[in-house]
Amino acid sequence: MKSIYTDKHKLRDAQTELCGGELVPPFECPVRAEYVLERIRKTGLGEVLGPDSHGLEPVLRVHDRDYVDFLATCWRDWKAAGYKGEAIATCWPSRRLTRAVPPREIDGRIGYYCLASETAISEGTWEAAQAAADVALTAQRLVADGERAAFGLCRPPGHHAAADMFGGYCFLNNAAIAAQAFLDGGAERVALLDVDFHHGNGTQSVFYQRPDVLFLSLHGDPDDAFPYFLGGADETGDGPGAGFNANYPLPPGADYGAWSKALEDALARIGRYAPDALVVSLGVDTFKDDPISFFRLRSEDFTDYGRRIGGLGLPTLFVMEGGYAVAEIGVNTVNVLQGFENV
Ligand code: FKS
Ligand code: ZN
Repeated sequence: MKSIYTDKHKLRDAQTELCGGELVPPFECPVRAEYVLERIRKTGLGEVLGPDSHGLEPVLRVHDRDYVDFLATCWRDWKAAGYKGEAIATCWPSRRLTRAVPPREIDGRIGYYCLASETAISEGTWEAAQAAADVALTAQRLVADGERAAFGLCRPPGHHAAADMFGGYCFLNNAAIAAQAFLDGGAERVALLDVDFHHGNGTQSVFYQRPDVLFLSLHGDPDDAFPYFLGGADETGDGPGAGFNANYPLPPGADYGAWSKALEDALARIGRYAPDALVVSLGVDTFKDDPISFFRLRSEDFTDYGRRIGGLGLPTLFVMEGGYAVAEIGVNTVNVLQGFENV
């Protein structure tokens, strides 16, 4: 399988993440992508190609114009305000703060567009986020043009980003942008399977009222895990999208037995939906040694579930999301892709 990668991910190099009341070095760091790339090369998974530039048009099919403008100007405005640290939101339109317009001033604007304050915006963040969307779109094009599968080694990740919100290390929703590109290229139905440890709240929200994208997510129960405020099993879609959203929240300590049972149910649903293409939000933070997650998958389990996904026989786009056990991120990610290919 071909992979798409660019060094531009390195432009996302924030120095701070708000964690436990401290500013710590971010879990979502450049070396993650380097280790995945290294493993692709070492295993001979397939060619590694650079992305083409797709511009903002496909991004704006998913994200609001004012949000994109905010991302493009946030760092400049933050510096112009004279702040010394990275851009971190401190105030949100929470319950009963109902004035639903973006304020003028940068602290207000960043809060308006932010869903979680662990994620700092820093120099280069916007450029890296754009490059990640191009990586996903370039891999999507390969699959749309007839490849059985392709891997977009996206960084920063995307599945928490909504039409007008960043957070959870995400800015542009690479998987949602790619799914929309399949539809805009003529696909009638796309399934989007999110196997990252965290619920893909951004992706769910983009497609919640639509029947043309079936969204399915296996994740840590929001009672116990980020993003806390979405991801329940009772969220099944709304309006024309009713019945086209499926969440599988799993409890702390869930092992591959419980996880793969949920996967089998999700795969059966995808089969019945008979999509023209499958997008997989591929996070490997389900690994037993992940520092911020609580599932117990072993490295060989990733191979096994890759094989099961491959069993669907669908044109498939893999998009990189999370995974923070950096020493094993390459093995676990490439195990999924190799498992997929060796059906
Ligand atoms: C650590 C708390 C971390 C935020 C977790 C974000 C997870 C991001 C991800 C993605 F795929 F987007 F990268 N809370 N003190 O793994 O879902
Ligand atoms: Zn995650």
